[in-house]
Amino acid sequence: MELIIGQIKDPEIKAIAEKIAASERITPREGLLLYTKADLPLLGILSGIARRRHNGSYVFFNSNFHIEPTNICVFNCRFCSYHKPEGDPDSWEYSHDDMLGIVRKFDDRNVTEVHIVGGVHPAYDIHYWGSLIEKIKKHRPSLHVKAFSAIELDYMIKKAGMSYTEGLQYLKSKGLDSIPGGGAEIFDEELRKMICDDKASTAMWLEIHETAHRLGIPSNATILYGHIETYSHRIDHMDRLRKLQDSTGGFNAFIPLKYKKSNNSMSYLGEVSITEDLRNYAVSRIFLDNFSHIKAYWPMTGRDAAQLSLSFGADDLDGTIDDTTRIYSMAGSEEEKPSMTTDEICKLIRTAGYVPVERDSVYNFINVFTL
Ligand code: V47
Repeated sequence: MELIIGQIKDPEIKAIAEKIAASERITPREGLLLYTKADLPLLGILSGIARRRHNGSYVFFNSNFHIEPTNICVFNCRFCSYHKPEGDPDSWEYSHDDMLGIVRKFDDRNVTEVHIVGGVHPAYDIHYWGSLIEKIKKHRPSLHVKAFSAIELDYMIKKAGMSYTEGLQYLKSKGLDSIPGGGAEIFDEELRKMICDDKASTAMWLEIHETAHRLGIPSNATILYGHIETYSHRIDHMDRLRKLQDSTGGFNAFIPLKYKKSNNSMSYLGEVSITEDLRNYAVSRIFLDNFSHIKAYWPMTGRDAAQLSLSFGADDLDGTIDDTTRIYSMAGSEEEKPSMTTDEICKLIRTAGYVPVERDSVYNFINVFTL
């Protein structure tokens, strides 16, 4: 490492590299400098140091499937390729029986997690969703239920006239195990107004996750990047997450989500390049020193990019999915019917030079696939 640091010409980047090598936290200003001045090969090396400190050579995945209860949504986020108003011919809405049917399809499979997210349907409050979780748990008690973005939670809890604490406690009592990271988008209030004006605010998103953590419900965090934000906005977003994580320790993973341009009203922006994705994974890994895991969500990135991201700080590939999500194929992902077998995911990890580990939803090891 000393040899590499010795070759860095820029004194500011050199000082940051020294801090990373010494396991010191970098400041927001230093994070910004990494985005703007560090070259990609150096970011690969520096993020590699950080990822090894957290996770050695392990790359994690789980055996999971999704349920997307509805694409009917009261909100109209400009980046969303998925939502439809009620009555639209392309809308769908599953009943509890439909959704239990999806769960039953996996009865003879070794899945450990169901991930439930969808549009914010105007008709249903927290009792409808609590009862769904209860039925799923009754059918398969060991299945981890990771469900509802903070946006869905804010709506269903307020509709029932509850506080966040009451709502989350109620859902926990029905079997909610953790919360996915969606709905964070970009925390800067001005930008958030421009891309998703009418939904839960940054303050609400952070309060819901903080409340969940205090109740012992872990969660993930995301960022939607590659649209109208600047590097400063990305650092501001991660800084708010880093502060919350310092206080609660309740986040499992950070998931950078690249804006995909198909079928939404920001298509004119296009998409950022893969080098930008790698730069973003690397800076996230380095900046978020209190997050154990950085997830490359392969149904969104595609398999090749996800594999490459493992050398830029990512250590988690989400799961096998089994063709149960449409959000990203509708937004233009090359993975039209995302599904990977355990063998395929292990091969992808191994050929990148890492050791595959099947994990549960809170990162306990289930199986280490040593050769
Ligand atoms: O909040 C929507 C994003 C998110 C687009 O916690 C888009 O394990 C890019 O949060 N281009 C929902 N992104 C998905 C999500 C998620 C995914 C995987 C794992 C986890 C987890 C969480 O998808 C939304 C939004 O940021 N999104 N439309 C689009 N066109």
